[in-house]
Amino acid sequence: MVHVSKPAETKGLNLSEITIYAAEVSTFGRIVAMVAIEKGIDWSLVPTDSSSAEHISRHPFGKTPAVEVNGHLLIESDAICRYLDDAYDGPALVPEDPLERAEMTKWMSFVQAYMFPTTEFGLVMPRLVAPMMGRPVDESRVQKSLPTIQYQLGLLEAGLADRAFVASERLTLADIYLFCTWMAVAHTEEGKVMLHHSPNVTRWMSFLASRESARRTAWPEG
Ligand SMILES: N[C@@H](CCC(=O)N[C@@H](CS)C(=O)NCC(=O)O)C(=O)O
Repeated sequence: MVHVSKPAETKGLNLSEITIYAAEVSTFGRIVAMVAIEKGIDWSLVPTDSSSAEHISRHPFGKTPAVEVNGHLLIESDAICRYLDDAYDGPALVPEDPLERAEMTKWMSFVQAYMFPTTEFGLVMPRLVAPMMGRPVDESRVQKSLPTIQYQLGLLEAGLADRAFVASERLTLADIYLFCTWMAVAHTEEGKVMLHHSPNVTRWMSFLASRESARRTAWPEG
């Protein structure tokens, strides 16, 4: 992820740049960085080990990201992203319409409660991260998770039928959450095959991948 130097317009608040504490390759760190770029917020990344004592003093459950903004420490991506959207000018990423907002929140909950845990612990960690750390791939764990991942991808495929974004006519936080989660899956061979058979998701991901916020936060290939 790279540093963006454009200063943000704020809603009358004296907000300086934000500092994101996250690993350099991290789904939720990427979500917050993409939101910052979409809002035109200047940010920098402090590469962070989520299990370190220093980080647990920021987040009691040892999760990244944490964000420092104008002397305040924020944790939990939903709280961080909604705060950035509220506090800063720039294109709104939360819809005005209550039903669209509910739809957006539904997809963000899908990511937090179901999609991220399943894809991260069932596929991304065992297939990509374990070998990087010199550990063997747990093939049975991967094989066991694939039907659930396929089912969850099917929900997104259906949700994107005849529409450009999941919750509204415009980009919302939900698109960014889902994009970062499924882009991690796309780094695995199994994920590439599943996505190849999901034309709506592929079209939507290609559009999002072309945005500056996605290009500047892209993970190294491999
Ligand atoms: N609910 C948290 C989830 C954050 C999360 O799971 N972050 C991952 C990195 S993408 C993490 O900290 N993993 C380390 C761990 O689970 O120990 C949020 O919204 O920020």
